[in-house]
Amino acid sequence: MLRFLTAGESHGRALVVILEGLPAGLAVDVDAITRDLRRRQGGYGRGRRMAIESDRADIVAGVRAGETLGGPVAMLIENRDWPNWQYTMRATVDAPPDAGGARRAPVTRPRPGHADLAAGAKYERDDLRDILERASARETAARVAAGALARQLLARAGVRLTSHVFSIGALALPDRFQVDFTRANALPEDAPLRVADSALEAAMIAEIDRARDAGDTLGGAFEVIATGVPVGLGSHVQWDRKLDGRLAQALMSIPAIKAVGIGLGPEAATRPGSRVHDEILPGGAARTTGLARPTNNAGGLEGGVTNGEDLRVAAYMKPISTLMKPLRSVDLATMTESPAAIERSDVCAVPAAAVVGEAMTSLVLADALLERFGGDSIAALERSMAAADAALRARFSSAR
Ligand code: EPS
Repeated sequence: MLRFLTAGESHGRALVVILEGLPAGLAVDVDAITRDLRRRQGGYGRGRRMAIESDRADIVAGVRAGETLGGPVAMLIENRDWPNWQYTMRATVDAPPDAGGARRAPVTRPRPGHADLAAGAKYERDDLRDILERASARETAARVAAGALARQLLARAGVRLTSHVFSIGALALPDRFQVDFTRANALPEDAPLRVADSALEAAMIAEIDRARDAGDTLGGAFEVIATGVPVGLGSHVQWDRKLDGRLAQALMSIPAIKAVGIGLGPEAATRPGSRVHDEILPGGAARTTGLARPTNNAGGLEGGVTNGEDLRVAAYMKPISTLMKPLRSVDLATMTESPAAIERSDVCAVPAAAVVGEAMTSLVLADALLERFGGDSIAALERSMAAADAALRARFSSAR
């Protein structure tokens, strides 16, 4: 229903995203897109590139007088670093006479953990820059712009999303379930790591500093929480319609994400069923089925279908693969052992990945929302949602 494609290299002229499937008549808040782009650029542990960029999405199609038209929305995010890379990243065979930037040597020493080696072999590129430019997490800025529009659609349906970071390296919140939507959403946008415990956050910052001093990098984990999610998004009937599977794919596609957990996640495998499954009791929130769930270990999803509880999806990020104290590698130009290439990079980008996680979750939820309720226009979507809500209330308000 809702699909998007991105284009762009990390040091090319711009990133481009086309998002198709938004209903007509959605009021577009451009400042909210910019806010999400700025949030993605933040977080303690990012490198010098973020001082150069100041991301802003320019809407070039699909929106007229502040409202979507129902056609594809195209957005462009310029790379401010481009003038420094014009010579290296030019599209033409010959460089324009005034092309700016250094004359850079080809990248031939693949970084362990990066796409450099495997994709270089697959695409038969001798200069690994041809790989790393597209594999770079810079591309996620385009996803965040698309996700910001999906989030605006979700807001019309009463769905709100937030996130929090719950681990950096070996340091973790003892119980991330203590952090509910309200608490995560109240974390200041400019908090260094957006961790719900300031003493722990200070210790994590010290860990990041230690990693930087050692020429190393650190990973961590974050959780996206969505509230107000309607009952019945996704489906149990076919493998590719299960919403947990769709969320896992979307989140795993974020660079460096190595695992995704729904609700309790991997911990569910360690407990007996009686301490995993959320009991069902009469007399709950009227917004949902009207039944109460005293716990939410399922993270809002049962059988691949949303159950009306808050959606909780965690994602686990490996440390960034560019190390200032490089690991051993091979120079593919000479086929001799040589330290991996050093590219300017970040020490830790978990808080930024959390913002990307919100964007990807928004895109999956908005897709599932449109699938369930349809809607070529916002008005049609709202009519359909109101009818579904009335049917749900009627069914669960009394015995049959
Ligand atoms: C990245 C390396 C760094 C990061 C970049 C991702 O960029 P540069 O090589 O220009 O210093 O800052 O992230 C972004 C540019 C971004 O917008 O997130 C990498 O190698 O993946």
